[in-house]
Amino acid sequence: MERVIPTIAMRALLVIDVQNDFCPGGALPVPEGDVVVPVINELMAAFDHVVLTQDWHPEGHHSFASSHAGKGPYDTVEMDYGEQVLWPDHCVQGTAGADFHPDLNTTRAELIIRKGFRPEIDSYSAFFENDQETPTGLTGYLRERGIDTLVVVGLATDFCVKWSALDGCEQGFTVHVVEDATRGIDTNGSLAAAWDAMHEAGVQVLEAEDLLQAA
Ligand code: VGL
Ligand code: ZN
Repeated sequence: MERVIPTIAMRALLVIDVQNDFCPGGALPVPEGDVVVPVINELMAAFDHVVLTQDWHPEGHHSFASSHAGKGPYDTVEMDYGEQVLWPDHCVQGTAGADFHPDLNTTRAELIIRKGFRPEIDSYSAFFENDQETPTGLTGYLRERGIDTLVVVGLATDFCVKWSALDGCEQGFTVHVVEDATRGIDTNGSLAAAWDAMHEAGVQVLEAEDLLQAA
């Protein structure tokens, strides 16, 4: 398929969860999670608009395995809103693990969306919590600002990047994911399934180079 590079004015770089806990040494490390940092920093120069998300859980969050007796990380449970993977405690509000990676350039960020702060419900997507109903407000923000195209990068490909990209498509945005600016967790085949779902939804896959050359 031919690659279409979005024009600069109406597009935003959506940087998902580049936080210490998702990097090597963190509580829920994504393999090679930190290698996306320099790539994302470089990409920022090719954008007029940069939006960051930050996974931001209270202590004892229901997505933590430690909140469910007899369960361990990566087990699953049924929540009111469907199946939920259980995680090690991560990105607890106000902790160093919830901070952005120290090398991530955050100065260009026009908005930081925090998500996952309701104790009973997880939130992978930058748009909706996992009930697929409770909005974060991002759609309204982007629409009001005339942004129609999103370039999604960050962590993790198979959870927060995937759901942000899928919801972005469903909300009517043109969505690209930059393959070399994202890394996945990959539990139970989740990474391959995520790429399939994104392709299916019409997400366009780019390499960082495509955007840097076009800038
Ligand atoms: C994420 C699992 C739990 C992510 C967040 O950022 O992809 N994954 N919380
Ligand atoms: Zn989380």
